[in-house]
Amino acid sequence: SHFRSGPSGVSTSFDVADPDAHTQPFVIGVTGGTASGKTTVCDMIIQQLHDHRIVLVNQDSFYRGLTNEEMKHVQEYNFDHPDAFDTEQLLHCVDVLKSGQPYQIPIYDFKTHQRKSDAFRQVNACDVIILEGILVFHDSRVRDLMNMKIFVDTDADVRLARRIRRDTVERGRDVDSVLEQYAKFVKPAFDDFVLPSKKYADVIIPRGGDNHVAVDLITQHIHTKLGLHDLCKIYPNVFVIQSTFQI
Ligand code: UZR
Ligand code: MG
Repeated sequence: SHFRSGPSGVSTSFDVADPDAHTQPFVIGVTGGTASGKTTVCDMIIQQLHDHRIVLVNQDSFYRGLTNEEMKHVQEYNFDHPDAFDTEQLLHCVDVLKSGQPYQIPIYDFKTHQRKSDAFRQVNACDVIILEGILVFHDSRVRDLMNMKIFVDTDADVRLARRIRRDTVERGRDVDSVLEQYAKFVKPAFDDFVLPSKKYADVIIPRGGDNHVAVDLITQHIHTKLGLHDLCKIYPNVFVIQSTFQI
């Protein structure tokens, strides 16, 4: 009875808690239109959470490589449609990482529209997984993996200006082809798929990577969540020590 009346409160809350809670990484989804500052926001979060093991998983890495037939009509190919991504493989990747196993993420080349055949990015077990991409809120199975959903909300003119600069400098395009693709595919897909997914967001960040206050608030929240997970880890030990003491 001594034993029961003593640490029973502790043992009850421990029994109710999910025993696997602390082994599951915290999954953050980050979406928003093209060139909205998603990658910048993720980099800022990663910098601020430097004392945790974080893995960034870009949806871009899961672009399907184009077939020879598709390459012949590459101007007609819609890279902004959900079907352009291998979502099954993305789901498998997160599953593997959540189970504590390493995963080899493909490397996609935006200039050739192909995956590298001889290289991967190996990622290891982690405390936090960030899933970033224009359509990571589109598939409900991917959304359901997320503990926190962030939408980076940046004005369309700012995004287009950035997109032109990035695609001409980094992705080997000329201005005319960027503008043509934007009008034909990028903008319609934003209206049809990206913007409607905003309703699933827990947090909406205006002005993207310029918004340091928002990123501070988000990282504080994640710190708190991970801190609670750590408590779960030590709780059983506290209980054992106390019950031994009581006996
Ligand atoms: P972010 N994209 C390419 O330009 N080329 C490819 O081979 C694959 C993708 C573009 C894609 C989308 N669309 O708008 C953008 N087009 O990459 C998504 N056209 O990347 O989220 O970093 O903007
Ligand atoms: Mg990006």
